[in-house]
Amino acid sequence: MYIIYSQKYKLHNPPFELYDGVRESYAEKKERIDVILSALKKNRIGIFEKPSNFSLKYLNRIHKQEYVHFLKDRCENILPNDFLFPSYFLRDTYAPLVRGTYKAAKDAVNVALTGAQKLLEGESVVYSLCRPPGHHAEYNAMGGYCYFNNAAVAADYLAHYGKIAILDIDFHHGNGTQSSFYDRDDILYVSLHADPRFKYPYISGFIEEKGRGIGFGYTINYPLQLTITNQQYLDILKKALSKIKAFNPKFLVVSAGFDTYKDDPIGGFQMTVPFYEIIARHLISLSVPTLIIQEGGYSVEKLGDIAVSFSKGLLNRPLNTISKEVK
Ligand code: Q9C
Ligand code: ZN
Repeated sequence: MYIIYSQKYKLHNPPFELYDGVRESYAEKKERIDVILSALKKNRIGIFEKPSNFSLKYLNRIHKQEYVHFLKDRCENILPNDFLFPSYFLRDTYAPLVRGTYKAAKDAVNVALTGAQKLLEGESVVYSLCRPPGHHAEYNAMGGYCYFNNAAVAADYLAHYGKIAILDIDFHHGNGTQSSFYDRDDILYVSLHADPRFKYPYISGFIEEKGRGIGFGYTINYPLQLTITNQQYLDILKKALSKIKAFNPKFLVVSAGFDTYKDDPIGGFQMTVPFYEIIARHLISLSVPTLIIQEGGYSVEKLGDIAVSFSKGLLNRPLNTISKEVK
């Protein structure tokens, strides 16, 4: 399995986020990727590769050109160690800009596109270790630690070759990805996430959101109770996968957030480290070429173990009845 990553993730290092006006430590820190990389390497999982540089035209299919220019321009004008919460294009207080943000975010898109290209070359599963994450980024808005929508750009790129399913298993609803494809019937968006009545992004991810026009029926949301057990989660994941199977996609893009982990400082269902291997085996059981895009996950202490467990599942042969293994 190829694992794609760029060293440029380190350039994005905001000093804090604002929660109700109070400065809190930035949860989406660079150490997240440091620990995932070292754990995967230590366990000899994956063939590591740098991203290629892709034309901005792919990014501009998902994001407004003015927004992309704005980000580039603003970042270039921020002094080292300074930060900016811009007045435009910012939908909440969880996406400050620093000098390196544009470069890191642009290269995260390259990481996603390089993974997509590997699928076109015949790989069956590729792990794009994107940072910053992307699924909250909309056509003309950053938010929730996201600037450019890595998964959406990759899915749109792959959609030239056939139908695409996106499965979003981050703890939070991928409002950006949903809105990118809300009117399309060639890209199915399916998301399992914490009930937005109680958790970020609060205003999207409800069952009633099903798509629009020809896109109606091609957005499927599963808002989940915060107390959901692993067995219940697995039952819903199976439903989601059967919807995807019925859609018969050429490629699957997975927005993989590890903030579903039980002790995640921001999210957290009841998931344990071994449970991620089980989730991954279920994904692979579809037998559709699959691109994994890293989204959230903030337990720096356990992220390495989670990524290893998940990757082991991706590399395992598919199993059909493994629900008994769930603790
Ligand atoms: N005091 C992703 O997982 N709310 N974004 C945080 C912390 C924002 C999550 C509140 C959560 C955004 C990609
Ligand atoms: Zn998340």
